[in-house]
Amino acid sequence: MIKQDTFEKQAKFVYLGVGSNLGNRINNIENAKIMLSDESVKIIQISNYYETPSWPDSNNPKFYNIVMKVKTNLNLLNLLNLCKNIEKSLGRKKTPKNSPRECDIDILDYDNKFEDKGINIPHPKMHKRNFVLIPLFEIDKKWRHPISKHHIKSLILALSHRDISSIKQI
Ligand code: PH2
Ligand code: MG
Ligand code: MG
Repeated sequence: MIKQDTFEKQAKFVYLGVGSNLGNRINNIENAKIMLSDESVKIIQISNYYETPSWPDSNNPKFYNIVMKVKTNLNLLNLLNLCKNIEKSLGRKKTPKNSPRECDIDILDYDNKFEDKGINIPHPKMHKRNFVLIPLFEIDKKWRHPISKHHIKSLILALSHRDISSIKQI
C-alpha cells in the first residue's frame, strides 16, 4: 500500500492540445487518443472537436482541435518524447514551421509548472489561441494560467472578435 501511495503522489495533471489539418482529421486525433492512453497516460476529460482556420496562414487547410486533461506518472521529458513519437507514427514529417500536419500534440500545462529544463511550459502562445482556450474552458472553467495567473475566462474575453467568430464546435 505504501508503494501504491508513493506512485499516486507522483501522478501529475496535464493539459494536452491535439490538432490535425491533414488527412482524416478525426481519425488522426482519435488514434492519438488511443495511443496516448496505451502508454501510462490516463485521460480524465476530453473536449468536443473544434474547427478553426489554420493559424497564421488561413490559406492552409482548417484544423480540428481538442484539449484533454490527463493524469500521468511520466515526467515532462518522457511525456514530450511520447507525444513526438505518436505524432511521427501518425505520419508527421519534419516540415517547415506551421505547415499542415496529420497530428500535433502540445503539452499546454504540465502540473502548473513553468519553464522546466529548457522545455517551454506552459506552451508559450496558448493564452492567445482560440483553438486552445475555448476547448480548455469547456473542460475546466476554473483553469488559470500558471505564470500570469489569469483566469481562462479573461483570456477568452481578450481574444479578437474574429477569433471568437471563426471557431466552430463540431
Ligand atoms: N497549430 C499550429 C499552427 N497553427 N492553427 C490552428 N487552428 N490549430 C492548431 O492546432 C495550430 C494552428 C502549430 O502547432
Ligand atoms: Mg501546436
Ligand atoms: Mg507542436
